[in-house]
Amino acid sequence: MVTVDSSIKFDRKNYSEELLLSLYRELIKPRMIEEKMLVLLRQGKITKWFSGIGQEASSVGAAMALDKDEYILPMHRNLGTFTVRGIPLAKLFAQFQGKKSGFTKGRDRSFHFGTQEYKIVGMISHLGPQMGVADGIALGHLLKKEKKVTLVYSGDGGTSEGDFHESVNVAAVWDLPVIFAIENNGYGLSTPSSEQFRCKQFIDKAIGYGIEAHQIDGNNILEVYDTIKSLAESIRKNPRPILLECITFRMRGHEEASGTKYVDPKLFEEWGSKDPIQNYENFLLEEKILNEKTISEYKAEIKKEIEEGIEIAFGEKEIVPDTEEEIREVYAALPHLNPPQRGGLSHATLSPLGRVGEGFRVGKSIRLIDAISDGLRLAMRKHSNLVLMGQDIAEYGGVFKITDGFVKEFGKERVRNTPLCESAILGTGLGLSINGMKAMVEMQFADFVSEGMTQIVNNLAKAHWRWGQSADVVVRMPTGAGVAAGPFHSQSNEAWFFHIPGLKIVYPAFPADAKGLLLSAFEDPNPVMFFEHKALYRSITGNVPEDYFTIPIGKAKILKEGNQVSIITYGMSVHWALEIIEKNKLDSVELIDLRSLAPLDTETIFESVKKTGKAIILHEDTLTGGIGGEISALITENCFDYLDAPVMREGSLDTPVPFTETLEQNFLPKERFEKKLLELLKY
Ligand SMILES: Cc1ncc(C[n+]2csc(CCOP(=O)(O)OP(=O)(O)O)c2C)c(N)n1
Repeated sequence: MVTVDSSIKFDRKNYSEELLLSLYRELIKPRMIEEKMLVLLRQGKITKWFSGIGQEASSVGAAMALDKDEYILPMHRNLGTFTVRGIPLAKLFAQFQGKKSGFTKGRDRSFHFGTQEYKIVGMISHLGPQMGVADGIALGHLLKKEKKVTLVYSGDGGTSEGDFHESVNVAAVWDLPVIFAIENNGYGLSTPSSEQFRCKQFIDKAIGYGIEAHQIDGNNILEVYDTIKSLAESIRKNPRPILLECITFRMRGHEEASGTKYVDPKLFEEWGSKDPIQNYENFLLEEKILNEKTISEYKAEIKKEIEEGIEIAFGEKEIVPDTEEEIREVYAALPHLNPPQRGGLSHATLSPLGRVGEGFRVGKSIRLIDAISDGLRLAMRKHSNLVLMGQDIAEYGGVFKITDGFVKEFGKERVRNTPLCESAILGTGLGLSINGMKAMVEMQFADFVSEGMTQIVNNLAKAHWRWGQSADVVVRMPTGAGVAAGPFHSQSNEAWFFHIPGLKIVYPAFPADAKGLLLSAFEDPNPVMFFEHKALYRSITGNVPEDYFTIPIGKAKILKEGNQVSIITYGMSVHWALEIIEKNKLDSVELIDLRSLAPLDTETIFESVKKTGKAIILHEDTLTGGIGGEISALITENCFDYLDAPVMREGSLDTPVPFTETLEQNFLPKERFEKKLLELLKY
């Protein structure tokens, strides 16, 4: 453990007495709140507490040093961030107690919330993803030409996560004005720093990223305040990331139930003498800036504020669940539209074009890839706050050339090549959205999204439901097999996301749908996973209106009407079904192209099955746990009385996607589907 000399040195002329006293007052407030919380914990009135006792100076000093309109992204020991920003204690305690008037309406615990009002973006439990979000907020400021700093915290343990590397790296190559404040308290839960990293001192890590680093005594409020104030002034003028190591110590257990047996008692003694409050108080007393009377007055005022806050928060009645509200608030409402819900669709048509059963007679015949490119271009023209990010998407135009020529029209600021940092870039997308921008993230191949799963399923998907923050991010996913690319460039992974509330999933099969749905995705404030089949990019053409138009997300399309059987499918499988229908002259089957998977157009599915009495679902994804299983269950539950045969489904073999053509064709479901469909027709 690094040791620091905690004696307070300062240049009196840099500080007014008022500032010195307000730093003191702000410093004792989180300590007093915590002491009260520990009492309540012992009384069984609260259930869990992560203590920041001993670490208050780094939270308080930073929040005091930054401007009120600069975002701070705190972690689980940064109570001081919230108190300095002036959050009313009743609201803060209501949040801790899971009450309706808390920031998350009882949906998430403790410090896991954000608030635009106080410019605080709280953590998710996964720790590291915070740092990518800070990158996005900072990028937003840069692009809007606002001279502002973003500060994000991590513990020393959290920096072992890949997100630390990715986020610092992105901030470095993009010169983002982010202060990465690392509170090095020597432990990550019970694991000492020596088992987290090998470098001699933490700040050495900055060398590898080519960024500036500073190591400070995190227990010395004046050193924290001074350092952050001057760094912030500097990086507002000359944007760049800074790694700031605040050496400190956690005086209690990781959380109250976990104890401190693993810590050498000598360390408590040593750090006890470096207590940030006691030291600063002694210093102010010696300097005759503070006296016992003022201390008592401050403490009495804060005590009163705490008692009043507790009374209000504890007095608030327990939440009576409103299921409709719980489901509705998973998604941000569409502008001028009612929010759609999973499973039960209520969605107005955004445009008269592309309604169920309606084809496009206008426009020019273009390929799927051109339609996507066209849609992206129109979205960029319409939304001046939209930023495109992806690997090789700038001058190179992306591996599929969808953004070819975009840099010329929109510039490199809005069409950004990214390092290979999927997680940080998805977090950046959320950060941009928090800062009033829109983002598109192109996965070079859908397979690589596994590198960014936490950001998508835990951060983007849950943000609105947790604290009302929309994640205005479109993730483009070049997907699918049939291109002899093997198990890591061919997967269909839409089902990974289908299970996650908060995401929308779109999967067009035709050029016009691709353009209209993509433009809808950019109008939609929710995170949209946009799947594009690589093998359809250049093989499918169709008439596409040249102007701006949208097709509503969540509306299926009946491609062919019939009364004998309903084929329910999407993506590449739509084309297989069409081919099989033509080959076997199956005039009386009904073919539904889902186009969107979430929300799912159950209305169209059920209406069709009630008419035909038979249903078969086809998808390119592997069978087990695929979307077909869910649709089959929905049909059985809702249309049982109308069924004349079991609901059937076909998908790819339950193996990884093979490379060699014969194996790949054997893997894909086309032939098996044809057989099954013909059997079902005879049933
Ligand atoms: C991805 C992930 N892995 C594990 C955990 C469990 N966990 C929560 S906090 C923590 C230790 C974090 O240590 P550090 O970042 O140093 O912060 P400190 O608690 O010391 O302030 C661990 C292991 C988690 N929340 N997220």
